[in-house]
Amino acid sequence: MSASPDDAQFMQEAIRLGLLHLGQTSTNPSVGCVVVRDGTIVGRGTTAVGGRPHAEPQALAEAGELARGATAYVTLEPCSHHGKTPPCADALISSGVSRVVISVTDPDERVSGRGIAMLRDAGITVETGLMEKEGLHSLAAYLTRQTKNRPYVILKLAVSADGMIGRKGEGQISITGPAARAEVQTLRAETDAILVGIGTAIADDPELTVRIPGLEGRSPVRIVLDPVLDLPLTSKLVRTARDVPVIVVGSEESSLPEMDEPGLPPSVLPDISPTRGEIDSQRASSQAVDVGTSGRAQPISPPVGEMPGRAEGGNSTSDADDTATTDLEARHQALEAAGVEVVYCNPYRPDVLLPALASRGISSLLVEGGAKTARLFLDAGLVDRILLYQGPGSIGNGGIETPIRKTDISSDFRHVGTRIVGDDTLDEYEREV
Ligand code: AOF
Ligand code: ZN
Repeated sequence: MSASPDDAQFMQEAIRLGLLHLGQTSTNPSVGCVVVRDGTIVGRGTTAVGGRPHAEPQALAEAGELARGATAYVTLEPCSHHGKTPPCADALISSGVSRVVISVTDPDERVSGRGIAMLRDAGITVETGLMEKEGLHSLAAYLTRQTKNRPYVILKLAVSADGMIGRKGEGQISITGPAARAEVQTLRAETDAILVGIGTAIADDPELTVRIPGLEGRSPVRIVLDPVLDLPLTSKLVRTARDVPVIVVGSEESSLPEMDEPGLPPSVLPDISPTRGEIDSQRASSQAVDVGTSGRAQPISPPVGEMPGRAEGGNSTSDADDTATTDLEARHQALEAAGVEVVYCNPYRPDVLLPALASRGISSLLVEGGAKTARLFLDAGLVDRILLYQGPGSIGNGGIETPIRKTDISSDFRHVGTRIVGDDTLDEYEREV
């Protein structure tokens, strides 16, 4: 299509509006829409928090009668289905707009081209693909979940000048400054879930919440890969589990023997949104979790990405003695009593875990540490975006080496650019959505 500079400017505004509710629309995309009459924006809309109403009816409502003969710019093809709200294509038609400009077509099989066809059938001029690259970027989480059945995965690493991400035995140390940390907090607020390995959870005792004033309510669900349920009850994660959900992913091989009874529901993880009550009631019926697409639990792949922590000893599954079982059972119960959701899945298989998270409504996942967990997702080819922050200081002796350097990032990733953030630099890499 031949877009005018004005078209691009209005679509840019629609994209900006769409980004406002990233991470807050559940499985729905956060779409942006502007209605323009005689070169002036007369209506603006963003998919509402929670996913409804959609963007278009809100922008049209603001425009009112001014929508007649106007142009609507929308980041995603308007929907054509009768879902929980009537089709946005119908709302556009009855508003009297004469032209609709769309950035990205909708892969949702209920829509997929039908929204555009409805508009054209009603005599509206429709143009698609305007600022598509930016549009795809703004809808990356939704599109990845829709087309790949998994969340969009962002790997964030903070690396020292000498290529380290921490110092052994020292817990959290500052590698980047306040500006970079604030950026990461904002990113958390835009993301559905955040994940760390048990090694990081124990060594750093992170909270993984959003602490920016005004955004405190937007903390993502916190997920810990924790094969044998080592997460300390005294950890910040556990202590705050009643305020912001925590999911501990134990290894299915460490699940309790009586949980392997046949004839129970096929899975626990798959479900929309992590509602602890729901999971709890299922756990009460005692079962092992199977989140594999094949319908069978996956075996643990031995050395690949082995997590630090108690798992290193590897004794609880190999001995399988009564003491270990009782111990596990006690830890499971104690975590649940503290408000943590415990699920069983293969924590070493992101290809199994991610679809399970997607099926419970998680569209974006931020992987924040540590080195082994990062490697696990990179090796599985399941990272979509890498944010490599580099601080000016060196760690020196006892450093934990970064799992990835600028020089060894796979050529599947495009280097988006380098930015200065306070005293640090950020290199951003991205795969095609
Ligand atoms: C739009 N504008 O702002 C959004 C759209 O569950 P429902 O009924 O809300 O439908 C969800 C689907 O609607 C979602 O998969 C996507 O196809 C579309 N989302 N469409 O026209 C919007 N958020
Ligand atoms: Zn709609």
